[in-house]
Amino acid sequence: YRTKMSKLAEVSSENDENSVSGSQLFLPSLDECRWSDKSVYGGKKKLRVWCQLRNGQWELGTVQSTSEEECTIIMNGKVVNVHPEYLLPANPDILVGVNDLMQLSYLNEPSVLHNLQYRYSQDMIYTKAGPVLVAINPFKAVPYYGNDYIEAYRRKKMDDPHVYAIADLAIREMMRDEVNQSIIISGESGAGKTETAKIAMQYLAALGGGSGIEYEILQTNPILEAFGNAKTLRNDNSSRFGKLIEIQFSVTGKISGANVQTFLLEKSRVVQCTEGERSYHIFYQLCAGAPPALRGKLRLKSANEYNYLKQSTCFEIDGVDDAKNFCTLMEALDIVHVSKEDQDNAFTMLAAVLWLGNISFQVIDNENHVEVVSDEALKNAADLIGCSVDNLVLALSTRKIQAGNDAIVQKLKLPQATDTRDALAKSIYASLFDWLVKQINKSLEVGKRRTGRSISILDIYGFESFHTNSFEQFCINYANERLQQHFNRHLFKLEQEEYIQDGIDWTKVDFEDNQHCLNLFEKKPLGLLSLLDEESTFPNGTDLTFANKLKQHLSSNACFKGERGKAFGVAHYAGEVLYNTSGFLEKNRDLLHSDSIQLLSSCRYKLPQVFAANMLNQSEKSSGQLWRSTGVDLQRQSVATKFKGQLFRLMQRLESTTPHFIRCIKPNNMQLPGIYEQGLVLQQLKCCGVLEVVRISRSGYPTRMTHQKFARRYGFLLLEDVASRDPLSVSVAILHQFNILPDMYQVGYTKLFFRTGQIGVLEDTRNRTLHGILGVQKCFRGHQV
Ligand code: AD9
Ligand code: MG
Repeated sequence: YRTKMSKLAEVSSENDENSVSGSQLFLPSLDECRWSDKSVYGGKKKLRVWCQLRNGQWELGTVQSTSEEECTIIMNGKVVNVHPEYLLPANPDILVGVNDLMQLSYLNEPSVLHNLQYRYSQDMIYTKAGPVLVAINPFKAVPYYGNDYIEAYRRKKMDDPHVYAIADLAIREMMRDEVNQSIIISGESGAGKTETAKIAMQYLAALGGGSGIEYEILQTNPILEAFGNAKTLRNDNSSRFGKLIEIQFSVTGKISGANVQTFLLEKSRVVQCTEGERSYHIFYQLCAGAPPALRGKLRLKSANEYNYLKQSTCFEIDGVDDAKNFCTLMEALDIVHVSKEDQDNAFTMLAAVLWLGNISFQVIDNENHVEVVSDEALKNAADLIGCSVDNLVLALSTRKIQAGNDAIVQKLKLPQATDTRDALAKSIYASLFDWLVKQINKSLEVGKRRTGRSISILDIYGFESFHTNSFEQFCINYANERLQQHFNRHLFKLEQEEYIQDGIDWTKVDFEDNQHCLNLFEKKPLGLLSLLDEESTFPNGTDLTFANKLKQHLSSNACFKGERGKAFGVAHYAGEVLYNTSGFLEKNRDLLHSDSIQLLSSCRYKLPQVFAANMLNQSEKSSGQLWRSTGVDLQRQSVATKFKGQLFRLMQRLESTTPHFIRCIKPNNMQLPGIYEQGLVLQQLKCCGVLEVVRISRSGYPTRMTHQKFARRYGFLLLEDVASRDPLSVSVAILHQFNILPDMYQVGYTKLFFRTGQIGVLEDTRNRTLHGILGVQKCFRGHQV
């Protein structure tokens, strides 16, 4: 990059007022610089080109004259001279705004960016990139949703790229192939994944609806968002967990049930919150919207009186009515059959968490040992979780230690006591979340599962790279590496392997493989995850010893970068991220003292008991890496190991589906409509592999079908009698009859391969013919009557 920078094009000023000063131009080369291809561009006047300005923006220009060394172009009415090596060809006018990037003649970055930008300016937020749908967040209501649009896509009256079109394709492929489908949505925080997932669900519900269960499925959204979403600096409604919802269909294509799986809820938000952000929506909804009787029972105050919530001065979100949303939530809970009693129990736990946060400690000696302050908060918290004040005091300020056969009671110091309190609050909240998901699943459950007729929608946190990156980003980015590999495998690797296996003419295209980075995370015993677990089991391990250990063992790995102090860098597929190891060990251990669990299990109420039972159960079931740290701390699987297991199972599930990918793009960081920042968009397009996909798809054959299937599906369209012929020759006859150009397909040993769009032509003919036949039959029956 630097060498390219140093080759800054000499821009000679034409000495007229039209010229641009040389300092405004810098022209790094990009991958697809074809200027040197003289047969195409050389010496052509009036050719449209992209020229990059010093600020990184691209400007359209028109070539006036060219030579080996210099190219004179007109840009914005000004004449400039630029080194031709650094210009990129622009697409002809006629291609501006095409709805599939694959149709562009030139696929260089400015052309792709401009095409998307042009569409975005016309509110066309969806664009195809070969098989992938690119969705750019409009940050305003766009009029493309609802019944009329659903109907239009269902009847194929509309073929503009849309989430509906992807959902429609998933349904059709599921019914046709009897293979489970998945819609995998990715993108940065605030890019629109959750909204997109809801739009896809809306379409599936409309097409597969009838039994009423679709309505229940849609109602899971407000519930999960209330408990799992929060305002962050990046998104007012940021999901703090990953979600896979599997919607199951019957033989006739009707929705029969669903199942929700969640990943790694950000627990820390319950007890700490950055300025300008909020904790989970549900807390504010409860405080603002609980009806008087409930308020009294839970001894609720307003949000700004709770310590956990008032760490940030942000209590309200523009345009959001928390009280109203609480009503919506209660209705949704009714619809998914969470009983009023259970709802009350859940709200009680929320209030208990809030009151726990208000419990304070008083230092009683010069060793920093504490006593719990006996006040309203202590009493309310104890009442709400259903234990005695004394037991709560013991659990928060002392710890039982096993010394041989004797149990010794130790007083806690201030930081330990606060940690214990916060750990209890976090685990109550996380348990509540899991419990809720379980209730939802019970309500949506169907008897028989895995029928080959399901569509799973994955809405998982996108790649994150902040100023300071902690354990959460570490896990999130690891998940994204896995997903990226799945994406790569499907779109590049498997695709090309299939061409080669089936013996068609094909020149291999290289793609960026991220296996090295995954190895860095997963290798045993010397990978990031193993080393983290190892250090977490050492009672004396600290965030610094962990960082040093990584440096000691991983420095030779090309994806790893040792840094000074408590830090290390990872070269992710989407860019390098610097992690700060502060808090890594503690978050990975996620210890909850057995005293706290005992406290919960001895509570009068149902939910704390359920939570405690689950925690104990989990620790018994966990295998592999166990925690045997300080005696009474609960032994269980580390957070990272558990997450890795979840991810592996997720990947296995996804591998057995036909995937459909949606890449969400955030056009600006301000969450504002109408602003399209090229640099930001470009970086996301690169991160999620969109540019690569277009490149490979255009040169490949994304649609394929076995000879048998093809012959069976379209054979009846043939004018000649083919009953006795083999599938291959029937297939070839079909291709000929419909004049499919030889460039547009390849015949493999077992399959036919088509360029994008080709199969659509055949499908249309097939549908028209079928409707014709059905129409005739109807007519005929009419006569008989
Ligand atoms: V995060 O990783 O959970 O922080 P998401 O899920 O990618 O993030 P989300 O779907 O929550 O982003 O979208 C952010 C906001 O963008 C929404 O709250 C809407 O205000 C806005 N948005 C997103 N998609 C659309 C859309 N299709 N139409 C209108 C949209 N607004
Ligand atoms: Mg989201």
